[in-house]
This record gives sequence, structure tokens and C-alpha cells, in this order.
Amino acid sequence: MNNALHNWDRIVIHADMDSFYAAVEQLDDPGLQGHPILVGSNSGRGVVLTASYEARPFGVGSGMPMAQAQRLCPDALIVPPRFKRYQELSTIIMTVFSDFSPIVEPLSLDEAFLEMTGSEGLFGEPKNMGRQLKEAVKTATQGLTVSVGVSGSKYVAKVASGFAKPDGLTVVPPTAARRWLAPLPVSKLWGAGEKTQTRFAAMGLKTIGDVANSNPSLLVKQLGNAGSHFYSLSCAKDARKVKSQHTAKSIGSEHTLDRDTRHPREIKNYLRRSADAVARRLRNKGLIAAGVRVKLKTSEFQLLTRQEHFDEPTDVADILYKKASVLLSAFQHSGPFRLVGVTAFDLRTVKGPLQLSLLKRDGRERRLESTLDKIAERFGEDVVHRAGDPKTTLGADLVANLDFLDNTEGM
Ligand code: TTP
Ligand code: MG
Repeated sequence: MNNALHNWDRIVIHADMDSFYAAVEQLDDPGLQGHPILVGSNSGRGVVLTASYEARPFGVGSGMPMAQAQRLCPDALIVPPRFKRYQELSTIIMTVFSDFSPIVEPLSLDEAFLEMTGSEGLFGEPKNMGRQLKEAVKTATQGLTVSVGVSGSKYVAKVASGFAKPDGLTVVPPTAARRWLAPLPVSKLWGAGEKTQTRFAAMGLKTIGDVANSNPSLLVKQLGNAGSHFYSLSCAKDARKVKSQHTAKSIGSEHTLDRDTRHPREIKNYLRRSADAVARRLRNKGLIAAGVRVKLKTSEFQLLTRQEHFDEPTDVADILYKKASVLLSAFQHSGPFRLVGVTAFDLRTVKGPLQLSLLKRDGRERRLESTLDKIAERFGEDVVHRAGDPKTTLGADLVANLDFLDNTEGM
């Protein structure tokens, strides 16, 4: 890692699954592999959602009326879509992406940008990042291929991912980007629809290089603000950031009691219930928490909180509870209290390499809790109790129970 890397101020990946719906159908039914297939409804006015790569040489593709596609490619098998299954695989793919970067911007079910700047230490040079990502997607999905573009901006990475489909890997170093774009047609300029393409043609501009070498003020005159946008893109200038999806900042569960209490044992029972609920929701969302906060409200409605970080993030209720119990003894106020709550904060996704050791260490407790999750999912939370669960002794005292997920707070 090496001199070549000095030219990379930024590293952006664009990843796009190959003929996604069709590839999923071929994955699940090996009988379809190697055959031209069209995913879509066979009914009179159905359209093709996507065509497998075996069908594409016949000129069929997304959006085409099914009847027309059948005429062009009579051997193609028509497969009705199974959206739930595509969603399932999309979740797997997006999880893989989040193993590679904390900043992932999904564009659709099968496509996302990944901000990879600064991750050379983990994945090596840009080409290696792309290779490893492709491999990880294939392994996680048991066979699907993704095409990957790696460059120094979103725009060039996006064009690059489409350059060598299917199963492509195209790396365009930022210093070579302008040269690399130059021979491509103006239709590859992001946002250039048919109308704009006609305008470019009228100006005698056929390739992206033609646009880059043209007079920018003339472009603005002809195309308005869009003119300067296209000019920047043609020069491989695109400073847009990869915008990661919003994730919850905290997950909490609290209980308002109908009889105020000052007994630590009673309060701890509520902490235990809240910790169980919070941990279950963390696991459902594939998140781990780096910190936990205990919240108490006094009879006079005074709100008190204590919080602390863990050595390592967790989604294990027992660990949340033990830390919450320690925090409880740090409160100066002796009650009585009318509300008890536990909140997990500083949340991260569970799948990063950092977490492997943690999951192993807490393996037994996690497995137990995951089993409880499944039982709760099937039969309702109320059937799941640990020994000493407050439900059995305090159930009647419980009047309100609020589980929340907060996207806004910054505590
Ligand atoms: P795309 O990524 O545009 O196409 P694709 O993955 O099928 O093929 P490529 O290898 O060229 O990327 O879209 C992803 C999925 O979205 C696609 O498999 C089907 C669905 N889709 C529609 O339902 N309607 C459409 O018009 C398009 C373009 C896609
Ligand atoms: Mg795709």
C-alpha cells in the first residue's frame, strides 16, 4: 500500500447486483440457471421487471412489455416475481455492505454506495476492497454476483460499476477518472435524459470528453444550472458525500408503577424487565449498544439519569442489567420512585469484524436470549420469564410500559 494510494483522496464504492430478481430466481431454482428468463407477470399487459443476462442479447430488458419481450426472445422462461424473497436477500446484501463501511447509502434493493475512505488498513488497496466485497456478497448469498465500481467520487464509482457487468470489478483511480470517462457517450452523464442528450447532440457533443472540453459558460447558456452540473461531472468532479441511512440513536424501555417504591430489589426487577426488552429489540434490529442509561422519576416528577459505557458494545440483556444495577447504586436520591427505565445508546450494527470476539465471549448468554426471543415471538412476551422475573411478583403494579426507539436524542 503504496505510492499509488497517494492519489486517492477519497475512496467510494458503488455496488449493484447483477440482474437481481432474475439472479435470485436462478439461485433458488438451479433448473433456471443458464436459461434466458424474464421476471414479471405473464398476464396480458405485464412488463419485464428484469431479464437474466442470457436473455439480454435478444434486446430485452426492464420496462419492456412482456409480450414484446417474448417475441424477441421466444425461448425465455417467464417467472413471476417473489418480492418477499428479494427483500430477504437485499437485507443480507446490505448487511454485508455494512461490514465493509459504517457509511452505506442504499439506492434501491440491490444497489448502494459505500464510503471507503480511510479503510485501507482493514481491506488493503482499492482493488482489494472491491474483490473482498464481491466475495463477501457471493458467500453470504450462496452465489449471487455483484458488479463493483471503485473510484474517488460517487459519480465515477457508479459509472464504473456498470462498465463490466455482470460480475464486474472496475477500479478508476481519481487521477485517471477524467481520461477514463472521456470516450463514454453523454448518456452516461448522471441526470442526462433524452432531452438533454438531444441538446448535447445539437451542440455537437457526443462523448463525455466532448463536454469536458467544451466552454462551460456556453453549456450554462444552453442548459441553465444543469449545464455546470454536467460540466463538473464530465471533468470527474463530484464532491457529493455518501449519506448513510438513519439508524436509531437509542432504544429504551420504561415502566411507570402504580405504587411508588424505594426498594432497590423491586426497582432492580423492573430494570431486569426493561433490559430484557431493550436487548431483544437490539437483537431484532441487528444492533449493539456501547452504553446504557438508567432513568428514574421521583414521586415529585424529578427526572434522574445515570449512564455509562461498556468496555465492549453488547446486545445481551444480562450485561445491560448488571451495568444498570451498578448505576442504580450511584443515585443519591433514595426515592420513592414512580418510573424506572433502561435505555441503550451509542448503537452500532452488529456485523462488523470488531464484534466477532464479543459474540464468541458472550456466546452462551446470547444463545439463551436468542432462544427466548424466538419463544417470545411465537407465543408473546408474557410467556417468557427468567427465574426471579418481576412479572410473577409485581405484575399487578405495572400500569404503563413504554418501549421506545429514539432517532433524535444526542445524550
Ligand atoms: P437494476 O439494478 O436496475 O437491474 P438488474 O439488477 O436487474 O440488472 P443489472 O445487472 O443491469 O443491474 O434493478 C434491480 C432490480 O429492480 C431488478 O432486478 C428488478 C427491479 N426493477 C424493476 O422492478 N423495475 C425496473 O424498471 C427496474 C429498472 C428494475
Ligand atoms: Mg442491479
